[in-house]
Amino acid sequence: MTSRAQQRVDRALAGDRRSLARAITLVEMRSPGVGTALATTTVRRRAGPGAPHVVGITGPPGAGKSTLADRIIEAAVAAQQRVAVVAVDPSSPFSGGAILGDRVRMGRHTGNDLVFIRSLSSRGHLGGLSAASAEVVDLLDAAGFDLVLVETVGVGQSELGVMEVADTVVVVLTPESGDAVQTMKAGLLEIADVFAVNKADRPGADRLVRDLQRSIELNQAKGWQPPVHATSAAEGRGVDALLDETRKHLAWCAGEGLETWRTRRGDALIRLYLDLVGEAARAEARTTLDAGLEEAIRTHRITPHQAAQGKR
Ligand SMILES: Nc1nc2c(ncn2[C@@H]2O[C@H](COP(=O)(O)OP(=O)(O)O)[C@@H](O)[C@H]2O)c(=O)[nH]1
Ligand SMILES: [Mg+2]
Repeated sequence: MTSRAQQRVDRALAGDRRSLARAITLVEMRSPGVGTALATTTVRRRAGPGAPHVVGITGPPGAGKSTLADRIIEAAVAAQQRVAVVAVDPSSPFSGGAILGDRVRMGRHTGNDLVFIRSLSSRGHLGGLSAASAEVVDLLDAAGFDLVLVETVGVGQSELGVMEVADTVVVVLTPESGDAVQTMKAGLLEIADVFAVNKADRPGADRLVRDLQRSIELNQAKGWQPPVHATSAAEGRGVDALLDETRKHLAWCAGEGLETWRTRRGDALIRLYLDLVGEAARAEARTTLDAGLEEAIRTHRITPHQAAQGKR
């Protein structure tokens, strides 16, 4: 028998947009059906880097990530590429302001057959966001998109998990978002494959570009050295050069950087596994939390710690 989720996935893979949107909603609700369907589906990235190119876009709120995504969509569509955007908003359990802003920012592309834009919100699930993003990206991969953009704010633990699904991570900074030293302290160098210094139409951008480049050189890491690019997403300047850089990074992943790419993919898969097992254990704990045990915890007869260790 084919499950409803399987049917949704089958239709989504056949190109039906509404089924794709519904399948993503199932993932968001942590319904296991889509994951089960994906297990027997051709997810191209399982074979190695190449297609789709999954590009993560992260950085502080207001840096211009969505505006940049909008420009990247524009360039991709001009090249007849199919592009999907997943806007992940960990801060808001009920898709709040940021996502609404994104609708406005990228809205002009909705209705274009080559473009699919979707937001994911946390809905109160800790860790569920990276798991949901990973499954949604697999779904978009199987559905045949050429380019998948994953936008998320900041650098907290859940965002790092979200960025792990990407082949290439673009960290977007602005002259206002702090200097190179702060960027390094925030751990952004570890996750950046490409830096975009956006709002280059404003003063201070050249200086930030130079300081970042110097910090990267001083860091003397092996392997891929993240290039730093000035962009003005608002004016559409520097975006093509930035895209070239992301493509070079993908080519590096497929060649010299294959081991690095495989390690990151592996880390993402292990994280997904642990998240899924964690979610299942939590659900199981909920169902075994009977009235007696709940009362015992609430009245301090036993501590949550003792209860978690099986004491009653
Ligand atoms: N001056 C200037 N403003 C920009 C640029 N890119 C984005 N913005 C503006 O910055 C604000 C935040 O942009 P948005 O893309 O929503 O940022 P996000 O929160 O990182 O997604 C918006 O008002 C944009 O119009 C740029 O290159 N130059
Ligand atoms: Mg945004």
